Amino acid sequence: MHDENLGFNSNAVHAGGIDDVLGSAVSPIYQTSTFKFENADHGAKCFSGEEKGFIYTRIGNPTINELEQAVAKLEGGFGSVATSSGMAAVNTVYMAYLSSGKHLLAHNSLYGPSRAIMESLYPKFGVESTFIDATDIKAFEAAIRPNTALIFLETPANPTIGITDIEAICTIAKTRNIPVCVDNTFCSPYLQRPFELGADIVLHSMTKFINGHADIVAGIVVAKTREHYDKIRPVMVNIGCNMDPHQAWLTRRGLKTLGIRIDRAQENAIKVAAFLEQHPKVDWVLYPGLPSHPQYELAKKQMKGPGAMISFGLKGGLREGKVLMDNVKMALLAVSLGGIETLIQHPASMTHSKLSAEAKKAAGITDELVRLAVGIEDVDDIINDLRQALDKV
Ligand code: LCS
Repeated sequence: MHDENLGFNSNAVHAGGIDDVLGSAVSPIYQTSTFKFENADHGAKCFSGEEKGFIYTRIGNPTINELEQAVAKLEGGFGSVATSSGMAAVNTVYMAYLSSGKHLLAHNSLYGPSRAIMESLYPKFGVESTFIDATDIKAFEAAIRPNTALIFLETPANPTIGITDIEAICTIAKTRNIPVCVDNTFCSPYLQRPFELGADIVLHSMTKFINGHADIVAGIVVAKTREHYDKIRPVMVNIGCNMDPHQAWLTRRGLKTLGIRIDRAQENAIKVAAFLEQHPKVDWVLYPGLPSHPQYELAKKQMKGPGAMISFGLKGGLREGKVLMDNVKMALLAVSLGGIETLIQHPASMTHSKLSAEAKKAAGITDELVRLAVGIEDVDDIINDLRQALDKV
């Protein structure tokens, strides 16, 4: 079932469904590496594109296609390309748009490896990059070079919860014909739709909110137009960073409850952020739903809600943060985010540890920053857990 008039949650449940001949309510998993042809001519026509047909799972598979169609529908894009992980999605975009002599422009704070590989791996292939504060739109514009071939944004950013004005940057990029990719992992299409703000490519670590159950690693790149789709798809196919059908089936299942999971986690996060902000041992809290967030108004403009990610610092600093992390009982001391369970971690020594001290400083990833991914548990239990751990600080 595929209906233009359905709402977000209806599409999350139904979009991209396979018409299974046996009428099963849930699509089967096509756990196969290859597909047989009717005859030699049919095989040749599948390869030439004259006939539609599945060939080989790295190139395409009905279970993976169902997920790709559903996410493209929810983002409002032409099509999407599922990948083995979020980092595979990031690399697929980098490789599709960058080559020797080209330049990537991004803002300072990104998921650690998305920046670290640009500084450690891609220079080997002659790719240049600049990471700069994107809250100053004029300075960002001035950093565009004649060879800038891709602008890469992540908003809210991991782990600083910095917000970038997608529409303002896309307007600048359009005048120079530079494609803009937005890593929409922290929001999912439920809270933010970058194509409506002018972006050309959207990507996700589906390990996070889209799957939402902390049981797989997965990624996806969504293209706004056929032109972008045709640039991206062959890169994934030829690198071979495809999804596995079982991974796709689990992700499609998780996607069905995306809206209600985010509603609940966000409702919890709003209360947790308010609790932290008034706590005497907490120095500062960064959460887009708090008026104290420096980009509170922008967040309200481009996001449907503030989401479930909070960063904060304790008075004193890292030593105090460690006591907190070592004493939570229900929350897991673990990296990742966007799952049903509350997770707490320390970016400077964990997710962003591969960044240079200089890059961390520029991005605002201070030693005292603790990141909280709020889950869907009972909010009183989350707050009580944090309260008893804060009492030990
Ligand atoms: N983009 C963002 C914004 C992310 O947060 C992550 C992972 C990725 C891309 C990469 O996705 P993956 O390959 O892991 O599916 N973020 C993580 C984090 O904050 N903790 O652990 C992983």
